[in-house]
Amino acid sequence: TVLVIGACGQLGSELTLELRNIYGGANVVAADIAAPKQADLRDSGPFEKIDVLDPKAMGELAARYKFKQIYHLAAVLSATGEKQPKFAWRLNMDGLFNVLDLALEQKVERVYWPSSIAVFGPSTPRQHTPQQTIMDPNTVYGISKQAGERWCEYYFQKYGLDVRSLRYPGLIGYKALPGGGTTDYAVDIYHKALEGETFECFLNEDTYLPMMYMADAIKATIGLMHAPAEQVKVRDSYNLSAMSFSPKEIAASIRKHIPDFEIIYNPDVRQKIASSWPQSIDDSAAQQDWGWQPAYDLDAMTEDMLLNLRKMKEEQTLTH
Ligand code: VAH
Repeated sequence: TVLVIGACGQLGSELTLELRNIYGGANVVAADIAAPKQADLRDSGPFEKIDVLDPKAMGELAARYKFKQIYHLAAVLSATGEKQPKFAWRLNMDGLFNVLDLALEQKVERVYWPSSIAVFGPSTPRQHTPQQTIMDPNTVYGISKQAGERWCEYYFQKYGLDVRSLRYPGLIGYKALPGGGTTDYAVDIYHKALEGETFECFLNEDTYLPMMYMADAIKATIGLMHAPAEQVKVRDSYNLSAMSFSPKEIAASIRKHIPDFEIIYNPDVRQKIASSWPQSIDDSAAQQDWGWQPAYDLDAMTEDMLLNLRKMKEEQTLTH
């Protein structure tokens, strides 16, 4: 059985559906602090309410199902974390410790834990950021991801736990809304464009950030988790990349489909976070070690996003 913790989140909901396609719905347990609202997630397999800060409840759950793999995705993201730094640190770190210790106790075969380009900071080289480089994150989220990477490598080297990790760029998908990150604008922009509304962007027009379509993020996660252990040479977390773009460029991509789409720029506190992150990432280690290759560029993503969001909105109007 596979356990996905944080299964109702932006990444978790799509990853759970894909894992259920691979392993069968009944074999993938979705777990989160609250029940799923999404119908396809709710109706495609078992759900368990869990608080990652409750190791006793986690132990009882693991004793019932005997998990072979655990995907631990629950975390407080960058923007939300700055509003509640101490809770963000506690959830991100103690949650990870509870999962790593549970995996050791229950002899779980493989553990997945997401890191982020947020582990890089203002002193990190911002173009083609290397796999090994200066890391001075200045958000609680980034600090917790940097510390989490060190602990994952420690559990691998000291206890032999097969834990694997990817430094995701900003992720963009149509199935679930993002959960309080600095890259969330790149999802909201598509919804506003379809509603014919002017989009108010919380970043400057030339803020370049590494980004990835959700389909590619899912492909990378499954690709890493299915690779033979000896190919997984990076045991803190792999750099991962697909494209980089600015709000100006994603707006131009949308205008190829919705010519009168308008955007205005009103940078807020999230601009400072975005400006501390890399503009592009060198993911050659992932390409060499386990054959990583993205499929979607900006225009391919825009086309797929608008197509699927239109379909979802039509279905919603039909069902109401
Ligand atoms: C965030 N979406 O903004 C996440 C991600 C690289 C960004 O870590 O916090």
